[in-house]
Amino acid sequence: MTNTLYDALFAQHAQNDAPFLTLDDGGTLSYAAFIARVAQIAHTLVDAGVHPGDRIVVQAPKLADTIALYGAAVQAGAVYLPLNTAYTESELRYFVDDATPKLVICDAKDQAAFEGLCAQTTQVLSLAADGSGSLSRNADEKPQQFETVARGENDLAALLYTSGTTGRSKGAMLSHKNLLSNAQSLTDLWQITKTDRLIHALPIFHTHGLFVAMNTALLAGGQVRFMASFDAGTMIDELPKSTLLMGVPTFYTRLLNEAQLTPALVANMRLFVSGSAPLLAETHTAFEARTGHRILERYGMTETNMITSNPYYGERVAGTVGYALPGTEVEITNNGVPVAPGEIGMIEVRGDNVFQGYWNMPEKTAEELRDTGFFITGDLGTKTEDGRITIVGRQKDLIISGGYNIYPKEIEDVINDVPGVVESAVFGVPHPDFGESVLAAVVLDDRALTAAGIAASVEPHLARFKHPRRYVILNALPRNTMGKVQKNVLRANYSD
Ligand code: MCA
Ligand code: AMP
Repeated sequence: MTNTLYDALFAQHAQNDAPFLTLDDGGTLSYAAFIARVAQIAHTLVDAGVHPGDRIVVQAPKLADTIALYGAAVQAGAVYLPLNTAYTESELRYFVDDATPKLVICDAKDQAAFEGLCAQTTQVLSLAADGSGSLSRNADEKPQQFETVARGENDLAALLYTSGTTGRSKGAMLSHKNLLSNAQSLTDLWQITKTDRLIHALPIFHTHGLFVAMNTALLAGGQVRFMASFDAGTMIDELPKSTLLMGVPTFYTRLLNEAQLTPALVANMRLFVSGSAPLLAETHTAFEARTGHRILERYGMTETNMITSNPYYGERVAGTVGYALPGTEVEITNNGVPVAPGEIGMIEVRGDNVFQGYWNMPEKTAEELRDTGFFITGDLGTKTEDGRITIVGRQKDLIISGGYNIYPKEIEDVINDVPGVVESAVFGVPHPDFGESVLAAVVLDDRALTAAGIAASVEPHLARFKHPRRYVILNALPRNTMGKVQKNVLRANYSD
């Protein structure tokens, strides 16, 4: 049986005794042991009634078994749907209703809550750090080999939700080919091999930590230092033993705060990659001054995987995101028509990396994915004569905080539902640690309502990272002559 993604990333390691994951407790899992675990979990999925094409929703801690679950979903031909562990019950309800999963895997502490959310036809199993979750216990009893389910290039491997400017999250359908082609391009370009040791401190429910980092490591057969979450001190301890780091800009600004960050500490390191949010040129320069390493910045999206990268060998230019990846076309357009080099336009992208459309949203898909195969990113940029891309802004209203995307519309909808609120505008202001931070301007018709009162009503509905850090109460929102709220004015007024 052939299974595009499983064969390339997983099957090759069945007899590989090299180390794969090293965990926070020092324990190391070999590739061969990992593949045996993947098979055990694949049996558990099938026993739970999962058929090829069924969605598996996963909101679980960052454990070796969670990565094995990803492999198992691929091996069993299912569609892997990971969710941010910070999401609240009301956010989760939407994903479960929209994706209609056959199986949900959650943190053991959330089992009852998920059972309340899910339809009768959805089974709920759990994972826990001590191995006591029902998924792990079931898997312990299963055979260590599993007959891989056949899947072709265009079959779906994953469904990743990305918030929208309309406030409703959209499930980006990613095929086996989308994921594999991107892993191959990045592994080649960044020269990743089995001699690499990657420091993995990203969450594994987004493209960056799950696909960019894990798929390239699996493809190359490299070792992964699997940190449960980012911790600057642990990273300082790991850098001398490692060769590769993939992070969001906050990782780099935080590392720069550590006095131990010196050229000697990173002497063994080969490559530092940054993405998910703009890396300030000053961070790039400061990091080079402190370590001698020029951070390699790349650019991507959930819908497209990675799109561009600064070169491995050539010039890595601060403030730019480099060139289209091999096999990927990038055009800068005005209403779909390419503009001249140096002119600002919409970044559009086409290639094997580009998704199959939004789950159950054919109209949204048609709006953003052209018949020609070009995907309209919503990011604005320029391209030089030789193809180097710089992102200069976004047409979509989006805040990126510590690498997490926050869509103002989603938060405004929740604030506007609070009795006493007339209207609101959510906007981002510069933040030294997270890059941007969320603020809300609110107009009230109830004088008794306070900022604390609004926060108390809003917070149960939204993940913590989306909470406005400040509510500014105004008599009216600033508007232009067309009546459009001027978020740039709000940003300018409240940036300090
Ligand atoms: C945590 N908090 C945040 C964020 N993270 N607030 C705003 N923005 C954030 N990103 C809040 C917590 O709720 C908490 O609030 C307080 O900050 C401290 O929480 P803690 O857990 O200690 O924070 P941390 O562990 O230091 O996390 C910061 C982090 C993390 C390491 C930057 O957010 C992170 O790992 N970000 C990476 C996100 C990522 O992987 N993005 C890729 C998306 P309080 O104390 O007040 O309760 S994929 C993508 O964008 C595309 C495809 C691409 O190109 O890669
Ligand atoms: P997501 O919706 O999580 O897929 O995030 C994708 C968005 O993150 C892109 O559309 C960009 O706006 C932003 N992004 C990713 N990488 C970079 C980067 N290197 N520089 C600036 N923005 C980035």
